[in-house]
Amino acid sequence: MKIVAAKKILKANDQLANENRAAFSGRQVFCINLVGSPGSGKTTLLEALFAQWGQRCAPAVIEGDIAGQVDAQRMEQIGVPVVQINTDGMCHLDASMIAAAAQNLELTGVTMLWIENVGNLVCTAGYDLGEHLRIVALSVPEGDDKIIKYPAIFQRSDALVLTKIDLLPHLNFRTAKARADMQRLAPEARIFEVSARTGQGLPELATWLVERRAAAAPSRS
Ligand SMILES: Nc1nc2c(ncn2[C@@H]2O[C@H](COP(=O)(O)OP(=O)(O)OP(=O)(O)O)[C@@H](O)[C@H]2O)c(=O)[nH]1
Ligand SMILES: [Mg+2]
Repeated sequence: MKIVAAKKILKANDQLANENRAAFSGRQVFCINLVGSPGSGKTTLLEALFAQWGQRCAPAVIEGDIAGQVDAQRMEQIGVPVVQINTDGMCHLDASMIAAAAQNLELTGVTMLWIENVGNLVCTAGYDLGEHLRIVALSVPEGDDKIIKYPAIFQRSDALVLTKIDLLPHLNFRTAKARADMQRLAPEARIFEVSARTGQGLPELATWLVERRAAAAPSRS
C-alpha cells in the first residue's frame, strides 16, 4: 500500500511539473533546477554567473532551504528578484512549491528562472519541478566517489558542474575519474569544471547556458 501511495504522489508531482514547464515555456522563461550537496557552491555559482552576464541576462531565483533566508538575502544584495521557500524539514522541493513560489515572482521580462534546490544529493533526484534543464554541482572537496555513490541525481541531470576547482592542488580529487563515471551514467550530459573564486571555466558554462536558453526560446535569445 505504501508503495502505491508513493507512486501516486510522484505521479501527481509529475503532472504538476509538466504544468509548471508549460507555463514557463508559454512565458518564454527558461527554468533551471540547480541541485547538489549542502555547501557545494550553488549560490556562489549563481552569483558568479550573474556577474559574468551582467545586463545580458534577466534572472530570477527561487531559493529552497529547510530554514532561513540566507541565500535569498544574497540574491537581494545583487539585485536579483528572489522568492525563498522554507521546506520546514523536507529535504527537497516539489512541483507544487514551485507553482506557489512562481506566483510570487514577477516573471515579465525574466529570461532565466533558477531554482536552487535544497542541498541534498538523494531526495532531490526524484522530483521533477518543471525545469527545462537540471544541473548538478559537485564540489571537488566532496570527493570523486560521489557520482558512483549517488547515481540517480547524476543520471538525471543535463550537466555536471565540478565546482571549486581552484582547490584541486590541495586535494586528491581525480577529475578524469569523475568525468568517466559521469559519462557512463549520463552519456549526453555536459561536464564543466568551474571555480567561482577565480572565474576559471565560468565563460564556457555561461555560454552553454545562453545557447540552451536560445534553443528553447529562440525569440528571446
Ligand atoms: N575555494 C572556493 N570556495 C568556494 C567556491 N564556491 C563556493 N565556495 C565556498 O563554499 C562555501 C559554500 O558555498 P555556497 O555557495 O554557499 O554553497 P551552497 O551549495 O549554496 O550551500 P547550501 O545552499 O547551504 O546548500 C562558501 O564558503 C563559499 O565561499 C569556489 O569556487 N572556490
Ligand atoms: Mg545556497
